[in-house]
Amino acid sequence: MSNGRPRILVPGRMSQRVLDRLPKTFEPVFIAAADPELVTADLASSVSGIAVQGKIPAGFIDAFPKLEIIASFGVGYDGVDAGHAAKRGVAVTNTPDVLTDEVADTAIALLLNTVRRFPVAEQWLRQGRWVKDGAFALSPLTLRGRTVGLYGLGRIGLAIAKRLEAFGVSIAYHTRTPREGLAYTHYPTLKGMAEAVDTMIVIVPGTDSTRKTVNAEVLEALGPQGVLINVGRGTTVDEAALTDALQRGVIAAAGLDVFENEPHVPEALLVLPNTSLLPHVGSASQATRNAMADLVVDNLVAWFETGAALTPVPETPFKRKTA
Ligand code: A2R
Repeated sequence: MSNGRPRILVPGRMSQRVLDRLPKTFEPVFIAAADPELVTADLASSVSGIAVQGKIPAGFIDAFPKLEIIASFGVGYDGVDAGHAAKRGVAVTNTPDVLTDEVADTAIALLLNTVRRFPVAEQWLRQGRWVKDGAFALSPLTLRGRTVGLYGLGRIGLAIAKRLEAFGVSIAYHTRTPREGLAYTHYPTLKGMAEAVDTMIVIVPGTDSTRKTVNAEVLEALGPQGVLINVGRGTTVDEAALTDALQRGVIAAAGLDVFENEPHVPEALLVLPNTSLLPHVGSASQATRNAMADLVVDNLVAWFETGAALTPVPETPFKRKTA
């Protein structure tokens, strides 16, 4: 703390709303990236909180002996080494719930875009081809009669499932633990679900346990009418295996909002006609991003004023140690 106001470090880019709100309660300080080499002795000895929209590796956490809390922007916090933070007694917070409906809306839009090729149809109109060349080609795929398997049925997965009910499709899911009181069929293995459905929506966190789990074998099981939608994390899908499956017709189409190495999207995926691609916009409306920004700052305020964060991640459930 300096002059009673906790010093909050912002490494790299951050939502303008967070930047506008921080000075009302804190003394914000800035560096270009979460790189220990950029940490001066003054920063190292004074920073007690971090607000971040990106990565915080273990080595960066260790650069701040007085660090108490890392407030991460977004529900997925795979960029923050929360396991290491827990060992160091540093709380980590994320922004769950406030983006659930927005991401679920995006998942449905991406599913329809992928199956019915609406973005391609719109380009047909805009490029004057409707006049010049006639009606746009019929979409080979339809949502009618599909069975959708959700890989992940947490806050967002469930919001997607509720929306899907209105579309009259069959719904199944794969998680490690079945959820009580739901009529959807639970599959204990991802491959088992892939065999049973023709459409898979990925909405699990990017962790070691999900890394590259949507692999060649799972795509093969999804089959030639298969549609894969990913609104979780790019790391969950083996992108090379997916590209190969799309090229060879092992599955029919894919809709992706997330990628292995963002913002870089492999050329091979860009040129495929059976992909619908979005630049990670799942939660990206002004209203929802404002709500996420507010939750980042509200977590910091709650921590320093009441001693407990509002939305700590499961790895760091602890309260503030008062000196
Ligand atoms: O496995 P469970 O029972 O913990 O269910 C969770 C599931 N999940 C997995 N399912 C199968 N295999 C795994 N290795 C695995 N790891 C996690 O993902 C649960 O149903 C779901 C996560 O739900 P929530 O924690 O409520 O997250 P939320 O808010 O739905 O967001 C999901 C992800 C974020 O982490 C971002 O990466 C992305 O969506 O925006």
